[in-house]
Amino acid sequence: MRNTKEAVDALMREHEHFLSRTNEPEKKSNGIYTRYIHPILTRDHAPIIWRYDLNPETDPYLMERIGINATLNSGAIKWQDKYVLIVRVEGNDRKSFFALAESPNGIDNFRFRDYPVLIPETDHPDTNVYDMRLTAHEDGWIYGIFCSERKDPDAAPGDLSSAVAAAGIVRTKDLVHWERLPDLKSKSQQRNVVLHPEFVDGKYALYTRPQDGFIDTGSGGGIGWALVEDITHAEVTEEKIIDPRYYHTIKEVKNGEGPHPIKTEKGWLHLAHGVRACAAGLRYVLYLYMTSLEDPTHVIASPAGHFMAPFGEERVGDVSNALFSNGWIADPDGKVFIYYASSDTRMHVATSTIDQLVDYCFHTPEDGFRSAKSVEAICNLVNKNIEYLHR
Ligand code: M1P
Repeated sequence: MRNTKEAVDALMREHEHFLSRTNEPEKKSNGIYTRYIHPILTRDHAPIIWRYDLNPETDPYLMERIGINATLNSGAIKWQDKYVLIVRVEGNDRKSFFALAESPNGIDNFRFRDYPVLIPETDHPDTNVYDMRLTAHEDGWIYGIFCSERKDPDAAPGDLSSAVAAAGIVRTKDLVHWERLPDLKSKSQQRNVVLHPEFVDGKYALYTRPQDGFIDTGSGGGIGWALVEDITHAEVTEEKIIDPRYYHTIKEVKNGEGPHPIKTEKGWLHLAHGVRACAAGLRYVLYLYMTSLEDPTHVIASPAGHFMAPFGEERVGDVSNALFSNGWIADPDGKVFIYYASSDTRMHVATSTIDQLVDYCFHTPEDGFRSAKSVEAICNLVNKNIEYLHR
């Protein structure tokens, strides 16, 4: 295609038409949440001005000069009446970066701002950054904690895959200017680190995910918790596992906190991901749990199994069979927007309410860890229903 004014106008017009597309809820729901028909952000949502050189003298064929591969794991926050996502955007060069996309209603019309988010580097530059969790903390700052990945300095010669994961920390007051703080110091590698929104015992509280290696959590027992005196020099000194992994469950291989928990009257409502292995590779699903308001390290509800798993087209992508979420928004009326990525490729939204999610947490049977216990749970429900139907 030649780069003419008409061609550029058509490109812009078609893109605008695509961005303006409305989204509809799916008709079928399990009563817990509602999925939506279209993904909310795909690589095709990336601005034209990120990808094409519109000047015919320097791009005569109107080719994409910079390719965008995927839009995934996004932090979320309500900001100035808009539903804002800090999206992990991955370029064709395999580097991830952050970009802000916003929507007036949380379910469609998401648009990226003109420029990606500028994250300052430390003296030890990150090779790759991704999966930011946003927390509007009671100290008045909005924090972003993300995974900072660097090549493993101890990798054997020729090993170009081994990496080290650490938690990078930034903060902002306007979602435009970001101050970089030192990375979290920790004995183990860390990914999926999340800042709790309130002080606990006068300290900053972090959900952690200790891991022995870059991929394997190894002796890291699950989702951890650590208190930090000074967020500008954050260090994990003591770490306690609050949501452990278990054999033959959806979180047998790994788990990780999603966005920060939502405070409800009945406790802190958590969204997390669990990982298990199968012949097809790793399977990532989402699950919920709740902790006590008095002691946020104490789990008070732990429904068995997954809350959401890859479904239909969500199953296929760059890393197939994976759902991952690091962002949700609870509106003052109790509506909850759950932002999740499918197969490390595209972003979706599902909606529910705090009441529904809390009800789900307290009334879904817990995992009995054996088939016989699962059968027992079904029989209990059947008995209850038969009794009810014959009243
Ligand atoms: O590929 C699936 C996910 O894998 C990682 O999550 P975890 O650390 O729990 O294994 C992350 O790299 C995440 O970005 C990715 O979506």
